[in-house]
Amino acid sequence: MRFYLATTNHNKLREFREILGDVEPIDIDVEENGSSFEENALIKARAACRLTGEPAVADDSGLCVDALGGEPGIYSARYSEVGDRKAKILRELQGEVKRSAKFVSAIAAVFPDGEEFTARGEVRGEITDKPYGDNGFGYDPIFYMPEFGKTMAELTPELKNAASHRGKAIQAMLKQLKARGVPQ
Ligand code: ITT
Repeated sequence: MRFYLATTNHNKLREFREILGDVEPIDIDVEENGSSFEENALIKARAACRLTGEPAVADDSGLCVDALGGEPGIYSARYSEVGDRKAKILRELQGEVKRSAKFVSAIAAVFPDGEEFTARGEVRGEITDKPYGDNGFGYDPIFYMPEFGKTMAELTPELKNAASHRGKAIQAMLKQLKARGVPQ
């Protein structure tokens, strides 16, 4: 089935398309004032469904750094100015030995009949000492994945999609759609 994806982030859109194929972006202006990834994903997907009258999905995602008490978390897109976000994390972690972190993606699916659900994907890794790699986007260059011996920005798009928080959340969403008998 074809979905509207409520996002202004073209990298997210690209990754959804690489995995799902036919996804139509919709630019919605809505305040993400929820207190969890799931709440913010629902806010975006509900707004898109209301606007289009069609099924809509949205992803809310971010990086949670253990030594920073889970920050930036749901504030990952607003953590610092564009261009300084990775550097800010590296500054905050200077001299810190505990470098564990996770990427989280929550996807909400909302249907015109009022049905809605969320699906979550997570992946654990380590924050590097400096950025490595040019693929991906956002915090990918500072997120080291021990199972690959590489940062997420050093993975091919295929590998990132197979292993990432977003890839896992999309697979979990597809499973729920199938269980609900929604044609795919
Ligand atoms: P929309 O809300 O319009 O979809 P956004 O970029 O504002 O786009 P979020 O509010 O979900 O999206 O913020 C997620 C931020 O977390 C994103 O801007 C990146 O900085 C970071 N992020 C999420 N997924 C990531 C990934 O796969 N790789 C690297 N950074 C990621």
